[in-house]
Amino acid sequence: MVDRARGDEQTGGAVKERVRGETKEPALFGVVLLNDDYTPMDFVVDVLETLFQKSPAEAYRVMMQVHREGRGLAGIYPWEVAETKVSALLTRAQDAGHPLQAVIEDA
Ligand code: TYC
Repeated sequence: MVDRARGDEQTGGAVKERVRGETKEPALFGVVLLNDDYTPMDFVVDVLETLFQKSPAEAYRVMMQVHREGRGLAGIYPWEVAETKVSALLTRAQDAGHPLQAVIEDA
């Protein structure tokens, strides 16, 4: 039975303190869109706006970067969020019959 009033006695009064700089940031991952010759530009812009919360201008900029350079960063997220975004993107692309692909990379 834990006696909370004797908490310091149970640990001998020892308390592990965090030293500045010792805390770990959660790992972050980039969702990177890949170019292809078939997915319509408008579809990519729509995905960037609705799934990655880009403004219309930023969505167009990222889409054109992917179109011209082969790849472009859609967003940076914790692992599970990145996975969920890619999964939703692939489902939407497949449902629409487009070959759009994305990969997750260390940020
Ligand atoms: N290259 C495609 C086209 O000319 C457009 C496109 C942009 C496709 C970005 C995929 O991730 C992509 N229709």
